[in-house]
Amino acid sequence: MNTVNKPFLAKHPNTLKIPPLGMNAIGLEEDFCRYFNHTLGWDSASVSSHHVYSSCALVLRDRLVERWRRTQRAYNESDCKQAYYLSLEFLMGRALGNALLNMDLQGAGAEAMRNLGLDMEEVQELESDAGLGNGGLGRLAACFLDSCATLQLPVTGYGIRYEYGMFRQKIDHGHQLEEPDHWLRNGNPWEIERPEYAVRVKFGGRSDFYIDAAGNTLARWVDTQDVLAVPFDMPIPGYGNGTVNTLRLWKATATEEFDLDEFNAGSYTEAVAAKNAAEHITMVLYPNDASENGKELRLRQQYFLASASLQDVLRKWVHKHGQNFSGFAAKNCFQLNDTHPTCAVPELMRLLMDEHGLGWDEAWEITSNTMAYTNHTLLPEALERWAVSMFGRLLPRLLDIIREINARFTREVSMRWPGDIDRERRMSIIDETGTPQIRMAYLAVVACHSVNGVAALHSQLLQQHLFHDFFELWPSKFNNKTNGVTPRRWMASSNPLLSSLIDRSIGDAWRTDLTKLTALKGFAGDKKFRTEWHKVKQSNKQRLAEMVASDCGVEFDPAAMFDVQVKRIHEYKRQLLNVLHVIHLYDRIKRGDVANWTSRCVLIGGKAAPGYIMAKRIIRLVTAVADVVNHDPATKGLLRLAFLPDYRVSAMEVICPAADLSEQISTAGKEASGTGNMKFMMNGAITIGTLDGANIEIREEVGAENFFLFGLTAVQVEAMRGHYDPAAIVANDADFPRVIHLLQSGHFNLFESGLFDPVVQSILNPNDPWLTAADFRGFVDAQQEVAAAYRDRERWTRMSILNSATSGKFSSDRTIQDYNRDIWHLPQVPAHVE
Ligand code: 26Q
Repeated sequence: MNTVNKPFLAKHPNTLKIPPLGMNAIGLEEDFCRYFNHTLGWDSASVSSHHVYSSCALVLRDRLVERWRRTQRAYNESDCKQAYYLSLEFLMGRALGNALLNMDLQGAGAEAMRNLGLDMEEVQELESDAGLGNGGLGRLAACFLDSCATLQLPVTGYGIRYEYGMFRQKIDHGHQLEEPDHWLRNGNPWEIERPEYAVRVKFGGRSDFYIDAAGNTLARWVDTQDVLAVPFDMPIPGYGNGTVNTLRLWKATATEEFDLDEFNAGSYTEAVAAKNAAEHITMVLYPNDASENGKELRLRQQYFLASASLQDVLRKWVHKHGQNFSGFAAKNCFQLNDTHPTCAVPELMRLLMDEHGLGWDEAWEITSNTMAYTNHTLLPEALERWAVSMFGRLLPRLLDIIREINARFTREVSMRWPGDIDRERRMSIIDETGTPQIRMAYLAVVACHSVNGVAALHSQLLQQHLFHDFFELWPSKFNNKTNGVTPRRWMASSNPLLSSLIDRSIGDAWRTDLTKLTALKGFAGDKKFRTEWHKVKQSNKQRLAEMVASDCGVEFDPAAMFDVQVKRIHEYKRQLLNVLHVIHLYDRIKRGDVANWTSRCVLIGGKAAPGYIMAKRIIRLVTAVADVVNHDPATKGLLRLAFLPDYRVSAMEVICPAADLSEQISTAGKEASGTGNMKFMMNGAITIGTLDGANIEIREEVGAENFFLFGLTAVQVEAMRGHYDPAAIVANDADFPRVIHLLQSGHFNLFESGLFDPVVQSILNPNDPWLTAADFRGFVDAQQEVAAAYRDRERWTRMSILNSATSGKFSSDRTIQDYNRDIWHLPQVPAHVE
């Protein structure tokens, strides 16, 4: 602290005492005007809507900052245990509406804007999504932060401040185009840069071993090329409780010396180039939601996050406790969001040994007692592996440590199973069968004291298959934490009409205890309530229809059933099966088989990884089928299909309140959990789904009679391998051959012959891992039941209410309480009152 500050700090020991900011419309309005006029340098030539949005955001941020400081003070003073959620992705979406809701400023904010001749809803639309994630895993991290703050748990998120988030998807002549998402272009009012907490992250160089004065062999990592990690903090408000937690995102910049060395050597351009190279690390989010294996820049990102975050936590520790780490594990806990941040394991070992002088055993005790790992996938192609050669070039000291971890682990295996060489080879962290590779999932399992899956079936499959050997060795490490989503964003904020209907019927406690929704069961039999429930759904459908009209140019009639599948495009998620059903419905219409028809509007949305050719082909198929179906006069009033471009968090906020039918149709055993399924259920959509991921638990909660089940089970899927004959399945079906014929005949691709041949081939391939043909008949029959149920409006509405009523389990508050009870063991710490 410099001397100028000393008398100042003595005078204001904790914070400057200023009166609390106004929490009513007048206070908000005054502050808005001040920001708009002064801070943002408004003049009549430069007035823009983003000044309106920024002013509004800054008004709210100030109110968050007050609470933020009090929360962090409370955590510091109580010296409580803290947890850190390490994730390469945080899919936050918009912050303004969330700040309004969580600080109970929705009414005052709307009034303040109205007084100024503005509309708060329109202002909220000006915010671009913080799209720092691909899909489920990233959005789960965001829901978890919301729940941790709402439960007043001392949890900090650590992530990367990507300059470019998830690409923007455009549809051009039916094809996906990717455009860069420069989300920071107009500045980000929600972040606060903290250059004073910047840390140095090393890359390259080599390990140097030396003997210290006491005769111990020690290691240091030398000749490195360093990068600076600068933290940017975002406030994470809890719901109505004065708590504000932190999401700390790291940006990479060049170190000053690095610049200077080059500069002094007389090469200005090289100095600037070096700066660029450093900043590359946090330039862009990898847009693959199954690992794009082996990319060096991705490993740089992963290590950069792990190292910066651990150094940050250790700095805080040393500041308080000096170099005594004996109490560290009791006060700190790291949750690894998949294997992506698993470099944290060898990095914590390195920091404790090389920088803080601990021995191996003490460092290992701390590392294994503080680290916990969540797995999000069983798909072998999505399991992270790094070539030992590349890893060693980029992170030589970490490779030493991983080899030592593996050597010690292998000894443990050979003691437990003497002579079982095959098992040793199978379980080795380093796979030596081909070019040597590090299996990051095994490293995580070996090092962490907790390993969890994200739904009951998924956790069970982890124990039986992927990690079976490890489960035999350490059964007590393994546990399940079924995913959840935050009811604040996914009901209270996105579905205000339903929320107020629920409030009027059963009170408002459901927002922080979603199991309270069970009280709605009693209303399912109440005709008047059902009418109101139906009216709310119709109004939400009207809003979605407007979005579909403007973004897709397709008319959706809110009287029709809204049948929705939105998620990343992946073969295992089987958007293709959905399209086959639409083609079948179209075929029925063309045959005149329309007695007792239920009118349907099918909406499909999602991004394909830019290099995933088949996923892009499936998007092309959806748009091609949509073109034919929507333009054929025969389908009028019976069937519509639309592909929604640029599916993202803010789009889902309009979609999930308006869906009637939620499509959760993955090949059983492939979707770890799913979380969109939960958002739809809460908002009263009924699921058509397979026995996969959390669908199983959704069906258990709502009851089989309120869920449309079809398809093979995970066990049947596995048993099918080697016996699958899709050609015979097609041939023996009454409708399937006609669907395949429409696809093959060029009906949907008149001017692009052969366009869908690869799609047909994938269906007819006996080695199709996704068994699309196997589930066609079950799916079509289940859809027939859906149609019949929808025609009985009273029955459908009852089912809808019961879905909402039994969705309590799927609040991320419950999930976080489970994590805390079994893994983190954190106290609840209310924010400081000043
Ligand atoms: C890894 C390495 C290199 C590049 C990219 C990646 C990468 C990035 C993101 C790999 C996977 C992901 C995302 C995975 C994901 O979203 N999984 C989903 O997680 C949800 C939350 O648990 C589950 O509900 C879904 O079932 C699961 O698919």
